[in-house]
Amino acid sequence: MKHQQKLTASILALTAMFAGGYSMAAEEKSDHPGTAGAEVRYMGAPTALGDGNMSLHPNGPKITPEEWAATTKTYFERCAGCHGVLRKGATGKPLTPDVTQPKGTDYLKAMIAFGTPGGMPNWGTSGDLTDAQIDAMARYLQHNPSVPPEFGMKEMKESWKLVVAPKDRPKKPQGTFDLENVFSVTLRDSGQVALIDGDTKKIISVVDTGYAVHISRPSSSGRYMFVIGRDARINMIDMYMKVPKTVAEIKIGSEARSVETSKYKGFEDKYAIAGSYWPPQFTIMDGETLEPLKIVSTRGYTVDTQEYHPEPRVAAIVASHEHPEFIVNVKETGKILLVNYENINALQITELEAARFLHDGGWDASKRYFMTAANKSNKIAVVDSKERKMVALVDVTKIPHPGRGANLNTKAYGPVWVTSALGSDEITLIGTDPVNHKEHAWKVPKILKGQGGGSLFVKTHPKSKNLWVDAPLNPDTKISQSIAVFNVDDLDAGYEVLPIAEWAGVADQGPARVVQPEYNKAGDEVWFSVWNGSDAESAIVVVDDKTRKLKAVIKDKRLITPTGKFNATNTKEDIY
Ligand code: DHE
Repeated sequence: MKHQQKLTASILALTAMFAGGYSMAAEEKSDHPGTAGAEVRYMGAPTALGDGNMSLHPNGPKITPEEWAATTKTYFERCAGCHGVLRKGATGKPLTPDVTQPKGTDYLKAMIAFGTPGGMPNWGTSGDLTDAQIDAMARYLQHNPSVPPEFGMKEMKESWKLVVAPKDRPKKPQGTFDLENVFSVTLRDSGQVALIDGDTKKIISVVDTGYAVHISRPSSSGRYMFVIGRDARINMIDMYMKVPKTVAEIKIGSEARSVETSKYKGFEDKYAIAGSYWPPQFTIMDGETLEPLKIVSTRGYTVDTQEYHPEPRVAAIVASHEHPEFIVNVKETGKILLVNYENINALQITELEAARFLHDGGWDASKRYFMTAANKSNKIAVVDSKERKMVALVDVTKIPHPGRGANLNTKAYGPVWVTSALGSDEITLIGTDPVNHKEHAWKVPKILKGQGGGSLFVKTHPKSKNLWVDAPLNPDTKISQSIAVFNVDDLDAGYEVLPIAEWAGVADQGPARVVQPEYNKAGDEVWFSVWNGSDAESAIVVVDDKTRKLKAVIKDKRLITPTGKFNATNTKEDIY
């Protein structure tokens, strides 16, 4: 119930932001310093952090416990993404009492309500926050930050449930579906995943998962599906079961986004790892039971100014194919950790210096180079997982957001990896072959112009000649409800636009954002989520890759707010 309320508040926030103030192209207008409008929308997501302990400052103004609880929630949902849970500043400025008290309540109220020309969003005049909420926020910010509790081994063990022991699980697949072509679909606002048979396009099962569930990653063998919620709950689903269900569950913190499993030869399915936003740490677990084995804090010093950061969140994690290692992005310090799990009682961690603020990323086609966005530095960091070293920091614009990226084999530049961006319409190609196409390696041989900013994901498949680019956070619904597709063999020809939300027939019911293209196992069809409000109808649209024509629309009342979709084979084998 509490979660539901939080979710509703956050959806309202998102909807309000869509409705007000962002009528120009995302890359052109922002009320926030150095922040594209699309990014402000993107960061305003549901949170699983609690209502917060009251930590009054002796010189702070009066605030009631009710105001404290409500304002903490608003702060965590709308402000913490940029200013940090501890208000020490992340991509945004610090908001600790030493900074806020000298400004005083009236000044803070005005700033929050009206914004500033080069400063704060206009939360009041945009209608996002009421006068009472703004008044409470101005007083709240003059007190000490509300610090969520730590979450260590004791708490993890208490939350850990081994629902079905490994010895009691099926020895071979029991289902009638091809488990290599199952899609695990995030049902964000219902806190569930739908497992959909990629062949019949029927829902096999809907599994309860964590709050505002985020991503799925299959184990190396494909047997298990690991799903993580924003509340840091991990569900391990056994795909061998006739109707797949959770066989183990754990919470590894109070706020998280990433989960992965070991893929190196000899270690397949042996370990799982999850990174948390709060507390700032990652946890290595047994790959068959989720028993927590090792917790490592990511608190430490930033890569550039070498200042201590109290809450460096863990962003994307990938499993190396070259060594028994996890590659862990630490957002606020800008460091990439190579965590060698060969002996987890003597963990070896190699710290690579990239750039702030690391977010998402994926492999190049050879699966040797990890390409990852340092989004607010406008750079793509390239890691050589074989030599265990940084290769390059490639400049791109603006706020790159690749998802896992897309690997194209172009005639002119050889193999390239592609990212789109939140704050610009640029789709950037980066050369990834230092042997046969040395002149383009780790350089940008070409930039394509897409429909606009607010893009989150690009996708292709080795068997395809199409590059798909979404823009779900673009304020223009014509753009957010459609997809751009380029011909890889003729990139200069520009893109074709397919009206995906219109094909789904749900565009009149809500925002209907078209998000995250994902291929089936054969690489001959592409699935798109049409992400509507939780009280409206959503859908998944399947497009024939060769003809670019509509192939199927998947609708079901259980498909509530579908966003990410993870095809078992493409995800486990890092095909994109
Ligand atoms: Fe995500 C991946 C964090 C908002 C859909 N998202 C990721 C990853 C991170 C991240 C760190 C990489 C995980 C990995 O590979 O190990 N996402 C965040 C946020 O911090 C942010 C900005 C705000 C928040 O508070 O959560 C955020 N993300 C969103 C959304 O609003 C999206 C669009 C819809 C949703 O479901 O919540 C969304 N994120 C996704 C998806 C992926 C993802 C679909 C995986 C892409 C892939 O192809 O692998």
